[in-house]
Amino acid sequence: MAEFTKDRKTIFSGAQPSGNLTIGNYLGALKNWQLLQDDYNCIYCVVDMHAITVRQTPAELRKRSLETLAVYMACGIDPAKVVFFIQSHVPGHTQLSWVLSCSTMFGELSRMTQFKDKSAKHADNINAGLFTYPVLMAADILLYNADLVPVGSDQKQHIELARDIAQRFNQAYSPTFTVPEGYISKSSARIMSLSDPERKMSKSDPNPQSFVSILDPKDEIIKKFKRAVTDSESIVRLDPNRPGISNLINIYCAFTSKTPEECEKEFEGRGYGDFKLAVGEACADTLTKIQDKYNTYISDKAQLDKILSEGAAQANYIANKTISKVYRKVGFYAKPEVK
Ligand code: ATP
Ligand code: LTN
Repeated sequence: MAEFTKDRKTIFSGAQPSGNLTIGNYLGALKNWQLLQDDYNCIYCVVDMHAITVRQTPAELRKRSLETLAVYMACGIDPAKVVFFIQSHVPGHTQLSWVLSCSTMFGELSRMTQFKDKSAKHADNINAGLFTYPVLMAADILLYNADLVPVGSDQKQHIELARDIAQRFNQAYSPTFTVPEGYISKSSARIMSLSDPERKMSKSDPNPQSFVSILDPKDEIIKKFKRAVTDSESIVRLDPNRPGISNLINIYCAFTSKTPEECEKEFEGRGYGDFKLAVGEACADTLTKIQDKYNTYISDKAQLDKILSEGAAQANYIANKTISKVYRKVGFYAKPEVK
């Protein structure tokens, strides 16, 4: 069980169990979660309540929530160091979300690009939850007074909003929340789709060729990179006008810890075929190690349940303290304890 100390800053982050986690999730978020676990009090959540803003199959959502935890652990995030839990196990998230929604403007939510993108993708289900999604995300973060939030760059706008909400609440009701900061790594902050390199790689993309899942088998990984959309040139060089090859260079560098210059030199005079195979192999090298660990963790449900139960208890303890404070500050009459 993770033990938190007062001299460390707090980190909160989460991923939706809306599909199998991809190398975008890994390079943009999970890799940093792992790197930060020794120096911060870390709270990592499976945000199942966020996932239902898009229609899910209930049995799959249930199964994937546990699988997501096993993937977190397989990526080297250690339950002895961090708190893991499932969002719906801590009622404080929705309690705080309601209060914060009364300090969030309709206009602010209307400007969120994720809302616009997802509304376009799911035109038949533009529900209120999709619209207020960023308020629940702000509640996730502010509930634990997180200092730092490691995410991919697609979440930058949501973090900015969480900061604005925190500042607005603090001003209206006296200092209550820590104003959080995003932690976004430079090169892998936005891994792009393999089939359309102008778009972000996303685990819920209906086209499985567009993403590599952390749990994809090696031959599938190699095939996906082979088919990745590039351009008609054959020079391996970072170039903002050639997003396909630039994306593959970023992925290669992230998995091999090489710099783009080293990569360009290594593949000088060699075609895209050679390079794509090398990217696939570098990626598969890391992922097969993760998959071995995943298989061990997922086969021990009792252990995963124990981690979730302890994590929920720890998260609820912190969350309840924040909720009591917030309810008092906004003027809710305290529930009488009459015997
Ligand atoms: P969905 O497809 O269901 O919207 P998603 O794949 O975008 O999901 P989330 O669960 O919403 O993933 O995100 C978990 C974390 O992974 C977030 O910090 C997010 O910024 C990061 N992330 C997601 N996709 C990418 C990507 N392509 N590149 C870098 N980081 C990413
Ligand atoms: N909104 C994020 C997932 C998410 C999250 C959070 C990330 C929900 N709550 C709190 C960091 C902190 C996403 O869509 N990628």
